Formats: sequence, C-alpha cells, structure tokens
Amino acid sequence: MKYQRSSALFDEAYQYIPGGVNSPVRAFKSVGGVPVFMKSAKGAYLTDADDNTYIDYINSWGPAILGHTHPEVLEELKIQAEKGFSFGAPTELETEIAKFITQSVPNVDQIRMVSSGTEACMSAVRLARGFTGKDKIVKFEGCYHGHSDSFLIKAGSGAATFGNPNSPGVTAGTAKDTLLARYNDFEQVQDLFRHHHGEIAAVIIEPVAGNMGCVLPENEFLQKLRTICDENGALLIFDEVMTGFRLAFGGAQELYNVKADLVTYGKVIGGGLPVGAFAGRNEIMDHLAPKGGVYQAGTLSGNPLAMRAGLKTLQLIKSDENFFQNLAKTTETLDFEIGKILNGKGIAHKINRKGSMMSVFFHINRVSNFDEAQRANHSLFNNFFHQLLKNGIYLPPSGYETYFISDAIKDREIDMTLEAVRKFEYS
Ligand code: KE4
Repeated sequence: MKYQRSSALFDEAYQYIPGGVNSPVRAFKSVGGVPVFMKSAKGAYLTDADDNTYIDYINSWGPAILGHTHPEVLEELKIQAEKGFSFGAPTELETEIAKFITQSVPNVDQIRMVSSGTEACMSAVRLARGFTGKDKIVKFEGCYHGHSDSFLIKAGSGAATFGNPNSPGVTAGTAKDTLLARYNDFEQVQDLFRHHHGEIAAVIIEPVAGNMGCVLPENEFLQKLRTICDENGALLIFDEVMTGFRLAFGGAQELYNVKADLVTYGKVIGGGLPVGAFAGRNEIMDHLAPKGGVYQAGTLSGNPLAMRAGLKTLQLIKSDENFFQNLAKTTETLDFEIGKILNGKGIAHKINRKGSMMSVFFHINRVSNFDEAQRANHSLFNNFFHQLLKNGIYLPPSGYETYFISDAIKDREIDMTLEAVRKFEYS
C-alpha cells in the first residue's frame, strides 16, 4: 500500500481543519500513522486517495449497513434531490418515515428527527429532565452519547481514544448533574439512586455498548435498570444510535425484551446522510415544543435527502426476512475464525460480539466494562490495525470502537479478511 496522496492531503487539511479532520477518531492519533483519505465506496469496499482498496468494517460508523452506495438507495436519492434539497417546512416524507419507525420498534408513539446522534441524546435528556422535573442523569463509564457537555464525563469512543474522557470546557456545574456508574455494575446504580433519592431524571445507556469496544450487558442488567427506574420515577433512555435497526428491526428493545421510556436513533435511519432522532410514548413526547414546553429545534431536522435515504434503507432491510440472521451469521463466522487464528498464534484475546457488532480485545480476561477495556493491550491492537490496513482490511482506528458488519460482507470478503489476520505477525 502507498499513502503518498493521503499524506499530502493530510498535510494540507491540517492547515485548515483542526487536527486535519472533522471528527477526532478519524485522525489515527491513537493507532498512529497518517489517516487514510477516502475518495469513494461501493458495497463492502472503500477506495482511498492513492487508489488502494479496503474491505470496510467501519461503514461510516454504522450507517452503511447495506454496504456503501446501495443502487436502490442511490436511485431514490437522485429522484429526491431533483425535487429540492431542503425546504425548512414540513413534508409528507417526514410523516412517512416517522410512521415507519414508530410502527417498527416497541414502545414509541412519536419520533422527533434531528441531524446527529449527539442532538438526539442531548434532546432526550432535556426532555427527560423537563418531564420529570429532576436534574441528574446516570451514564456509564465508556459509553458515548455524543459530545454535548453532560455526556463528556468518562465518555467512550474518541474521548476515550485520546485519553480525555472528561473534556476541558465542561463546567463543574454541568458535571455535577451527571452521575457515573460502571457498565454492568448494578450495585453502583443502586447506590446512586439511594444517595440521590428523588433527584435522578434518567438513566441513559448504550444497551449494547460500542464505544469502549463492543461490551454486552450481563446478568439481566438492562432489566434491572428498567425496574430501578420504575421504582424511582426516573426515565430509562436507550441510546440506540448504534444498535437501532442494527441488532434487530426493533433494536435492543426487541432483542432484550426491555422497554425504554425514550430511545435515540441515528446512523442507519439516515442511510449515510446526517440524521438523529429520539422517540417515546405520547405522554412524554407531548412535552416537546411546539406541543409542550421543552424546547428543541433544528434547521435541517427531517431534511428530505436524509429521510429518503433512511426510509429506503429501512424498507430494504424490512424486505429481507433473513437480513439480521445473515448479518449475525457473518459476524459469528468472523468471530470464530479470527479467534481460531489468534489462538493458533498464541495471542491472548477476547472477542465480544452481538448481532453485527463485534470487537477484538487483546486481553486475557473478559471485558465487561470500561476499566477492563482500558486494561486491554491497545498497542498490540494498534499493530493489528496497521497490519490489517496494509493488507486491505479497514478496522476502526481505535481499540475503543466496535466493528460494524455490513450486508455486503460475503464469503469472499470473509476469506480476504481471514487471510490478512493469518499474516498478522505478533512482535
Ligand atoms: P453523532 O453525534 O456522532 O452523530 O452521534 C453520537 C453518538 C451517540 N450515541 C452513540 C451510541 C454513538 O455511537 C454515537 C457516535 N458514534 C461514534 C462512533 N463510535 C461516531 C464516530 C465519530 O465520533 O466520528
């Protein structure tokens, strides 16, 4: 692989864009080296500025679940674009996708579109505070709900990647209303509710965490959160920006049979265009402006291009009754076969997997929370990342991210991926 063009592009970008990127995790800062500049994508493949091609396990951090540039999505997007890009006025299309989503996932009557997962999670927390009249929220170390101030306390994803899970610029006043617990540690949650009795508006969680690497809920953790929220008049917010329409058609709510009070979405529901959303029962959503007093707004919320790309993506997923089964099978095969190869090399590792989310931790023990994820051997991951990249496999450039398997990953791509893992030299 040669990276001359990416290297030149990065040097130029660095002059005009902070760190040369518009989102920190893209900068390769934790894995080292020059970030690869992409110029096109199709199906399972990315092509970079030096015309190197890669099998993509990021898929734009989740949206490209069908694979990139799906022809039927592209066709409908072209037709939609001919009609105009955005109007700043309501459109029938927004109602169409709102009906589709609220009729597809459990326990939601209404949905509000926004333009990012951050906006969705930020707004859901504001709505929970407005609805309950309480100030504090509980979040879990290593979970990432976007970059609004309330969440940048022991946050995952890029914040964890750069070792600044508590960002400068977040005031003490904000931080005091964000209570932290370890993922999978229900006793800590019980302590918080005891210590802050009557003060907690909501518990927000990634029902399957993807921002500390892939970490799964254990021992009925989600069910226990549901119960303790009911006992204390707090709302349970499932951040399904990543898991929504990826783990199952009804997302984690369906998969774990746990009903959240508010659910956030993003990524897949926009088919690769900027989107986020938050949804819930009428009694909660009716508190949102203009119906209720909790204010939230957005210039491009529900814009026709993202709605069209998202709706077509969701319709294609729904039309394939084996879609999630096939994705899960592909991911299981990658898990088992990569595991066999790494075992054969005598490399200690743990692979966490749920549905089409997985990640490899170079750690001897299981990884069920952020502390354990931090104890994994991230320099070995960085080595693994670069050797796979050199062999045409594009993993997320951080040990604190999950891999997103797309429907475009077939036997050929699995074989090529395993061939690259076989070449991994453990130094
Ligand atoms: P955005 O504001 O980046 O659209 O969404 C924030 C967000 C909220 N909730 C969950 C569960 C998320 O995973 C995300 C964003 N995911 C990261 C990937 N780990 C986005 C990648 C990036 O920051 O560039």
